[in-house]
Amino acid sequence: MSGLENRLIGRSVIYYDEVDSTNNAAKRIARESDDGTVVISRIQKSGRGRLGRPWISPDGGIWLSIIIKPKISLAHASRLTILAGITVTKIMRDMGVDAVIKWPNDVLINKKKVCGILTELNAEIEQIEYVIVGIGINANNEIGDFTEELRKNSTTLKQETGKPVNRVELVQDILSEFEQQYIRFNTQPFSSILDEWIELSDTLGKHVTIMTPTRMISGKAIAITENGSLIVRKADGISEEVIGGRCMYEIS
Ligand code: BT5
Repeated sequence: MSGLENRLIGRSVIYYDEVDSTNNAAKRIARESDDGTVVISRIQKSGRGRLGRPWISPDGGIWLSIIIKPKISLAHASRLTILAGITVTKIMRDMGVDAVIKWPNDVLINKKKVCGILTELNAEIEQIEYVIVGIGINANNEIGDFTEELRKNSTTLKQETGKPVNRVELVQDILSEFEQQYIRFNTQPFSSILDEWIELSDTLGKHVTIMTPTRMISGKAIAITENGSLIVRKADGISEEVIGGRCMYEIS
């Protein structure tokens, strides 16, 4: 990508006008691709969230996936979602908007979702072959044709800043910041990255309800672990570790 001086992330960029999902496209080429290859598409026809949920991806947004081949254990893969959340939130704050990370994989502005992250991986017996970090950002796209419920809970950078954003610059900034975060990830204790996550997130201290495919847990979010799990203290005083799920803040 011209103007990008990264040594790793985005040295190779594959651009589509339309694709099913940049995560799918990245998966199709991951094995033979260089570490740090980025796949971007103007439109995604079948953008995906977690657990097969649809991710609406019209023209004007930023839909990209980063292929990385980290030397980390399977248990630490969700740390890359944390890196991506920090990256996007920092860049948005640099643009002057009050972005916050909502555990586990959202970035919100004024309580509305502006970005979602989908991290997927391929591994064989504890050994990670590659990780795909998918980042979707509502930038200049319209959300007028989203369902009413989705419209209520979503926002775009254009809406929040009052003007269209320069998407090429924004993508470059995100890839550069992600590279910095990734270098830090490889050279510093993860606790320093978690400290930054805690600073940028508004989840800790909140009363949350988390739905997982098998259960629902409510309580106060009191900590995040080194693997990105949330520790929730329930009303009975017992704390539970939750790996992932749909997290809602209670209206209380
Ligand atoms: C996510 O899942 O938030 C992860 C989204 C990741 C999207 C990127 S785009 C590039 C790459 N390629 C892909 O195919 N995916 C990644 P989850 O937490 O499960 O949230 C999904 C939910 O967000 C949906 O069920 C909707 O309620 C809502 N949603 C869908 N599209 C949205 C949008 N454009 N903006 C805000 N919310 C949306």
